[in-house]
Amino acid sequence: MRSQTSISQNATPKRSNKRRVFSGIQPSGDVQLGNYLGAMKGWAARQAEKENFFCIVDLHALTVPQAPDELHNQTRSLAAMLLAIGIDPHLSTLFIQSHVAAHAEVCWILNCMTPIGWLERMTQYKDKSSSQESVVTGLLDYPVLMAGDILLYDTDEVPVGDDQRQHVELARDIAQRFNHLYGETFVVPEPFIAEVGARIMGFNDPALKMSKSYSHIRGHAVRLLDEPEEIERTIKRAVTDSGNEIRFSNDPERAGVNNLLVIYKVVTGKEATAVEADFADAGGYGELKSRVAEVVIDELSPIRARYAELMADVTELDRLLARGAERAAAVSEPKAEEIKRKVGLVLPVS
Ligand code: AQP
Repeated sequence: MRSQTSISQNATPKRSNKRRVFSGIQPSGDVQLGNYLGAMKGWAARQAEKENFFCIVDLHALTVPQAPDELHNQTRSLAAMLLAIGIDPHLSTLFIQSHVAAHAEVCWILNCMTPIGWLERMTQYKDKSSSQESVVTGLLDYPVLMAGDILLYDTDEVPVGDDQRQHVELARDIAQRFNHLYGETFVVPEPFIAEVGARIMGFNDPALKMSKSYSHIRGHAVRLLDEPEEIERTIKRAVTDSGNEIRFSNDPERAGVNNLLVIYKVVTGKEATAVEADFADAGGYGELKSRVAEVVIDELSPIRARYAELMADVTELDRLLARGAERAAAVSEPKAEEIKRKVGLVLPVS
């Protein structure tokens, strides 16, 4: 039997009759519980049913200031984390965005046909730019790079958290515009967003999405590498309300308790009624928090252990990423050539 941490990639994949999935994650900080429950856990769970490309989008991470050493370390660490949560290189192609030149090249071509107004109305751009004195061009352009990532692979489905829904919609708009201008070229991708867990909220402020960028703020997030005591402390400190009813709710006043129940539901895989039944005899929010902390700790402990094993052999990790990049390039480079040809660029004679 293959060990769970075995990390070899197969030869170049052929397009199978499975639906093709592409998704990415930025090495922009410590991976937090929202990234895991809203996206990564589902990637791993469904990978056998799909043909998968999972990308560490390091070029996207550059759209906000990053210390070079940290970006470098976080990129490799994120690769180990994706394997540790269960991404299987025999079922999925795992690679680093900047290792496949077609991503940046195609972004430029798509930039030249994307109206700037489409980008200015993106809510993530508005949120991230509002706190900055000087906004870099890359931050505005982030969704075009993402559209290129997705479209290069003739992707059918893009599994993401709710915050990325608008960007996937934009990728669809860009695909349709290109197809209209230059003839059928791109598959128009569908977002795949979980019904529950697609927007995990911060423990310190249940009105704010949990984010890697805020994970340094005390009490905001559980990070996947946090020790059990730290996880327990963070969840026990979670903001709730002055009531005592432990039920799912859309009431913004009860968002803290709802968030804890959502986390419990996604981690345990139970139905909503079973979740509420589990807490029918709970003494109050203190007990809710303890039990949520318990299931989160149980979920993350084996991931932390596998991560440590994988990080002990970075040479093997780098080899795996190199093979992933080769497989990704085998699919995306012919597509990039098709795009260049369609817009009228002269291809070099080989
Ligand atoms: N709070 C969340 N709940 C559910 N899903 C989430 N995702 C992010 N936060 C939550 C999903 O995680 C995947 C990877 O995210 P990303 O690295 O592409 O960037 P992001 O969406 O901007 O996530 P962060 O954590 O907020 O990163 P920073 O702070 O660097 O911007 C995506 O599918 C995302 O939807």
